[in-house]
Amino acid sequence: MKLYHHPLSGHSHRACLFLSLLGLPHELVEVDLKAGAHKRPEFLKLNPFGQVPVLEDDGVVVSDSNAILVYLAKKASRTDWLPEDAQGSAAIQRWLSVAAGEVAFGPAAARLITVFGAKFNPEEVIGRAHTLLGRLESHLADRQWLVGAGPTIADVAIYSYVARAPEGNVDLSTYPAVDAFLRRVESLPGFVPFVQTPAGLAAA
Ligand SMILES: N[C@@H](CCC(=O)N[C@@H](CS)C(=O)NCC(=O)O)C(=O)O
Repeated sequence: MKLYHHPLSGHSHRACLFLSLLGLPHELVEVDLKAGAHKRPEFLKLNPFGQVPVLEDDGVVVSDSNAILVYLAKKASRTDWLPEDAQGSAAIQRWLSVAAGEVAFGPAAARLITVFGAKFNPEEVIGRAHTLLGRLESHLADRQWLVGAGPTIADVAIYSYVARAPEGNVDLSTYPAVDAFLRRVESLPGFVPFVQTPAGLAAA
């Protein structure tokens, strides 16, 4: 399998992390976002949206980080990471939607301002990040994982941008259950860290 990615992309990290947690052999191909490689015809043939990550597996091309998580769990027949029953799969989908919605427009957007110079309103996106973190904190107050008794792709989808939220000036210090959750993900066998950038609250 080949994963087209960028090391500073949390969406890419999500996919890299799950490949590693599953122990699936893969090659990482870095896409030079700064040089605009993701908007060139060769890459647009793989993903017309011009975004990383993209997975290529024996002629099958899968774009979108959450779609990649679903593909990998199904391909590896890992129903522990992605349950098949109606209630379990709906519970996972709910968090994949949070990852593509509240996470993308909250902590991920806040980090885009400090790491990539995006022109968002910091107050608005940081505010959104704290609303999400408050909800995560309540949800995780009496459970270890987002869905069920063990780790699932829901946890993988939420992890990367929440872990690096301080880089976008989002303070995690008042969310102990979220912090414990991040440490839990980090202690999974096969965990690979998301590169740290000295930006925002994480600046030296
Ligand atoms: N829904 C996509 C979003 C991916 C995404 O936003 N990727 C960013 C890097 S983190 C990207 O490639 N941005 C370039 C662009 O949109 O032009 C996913 O989950 O993979």
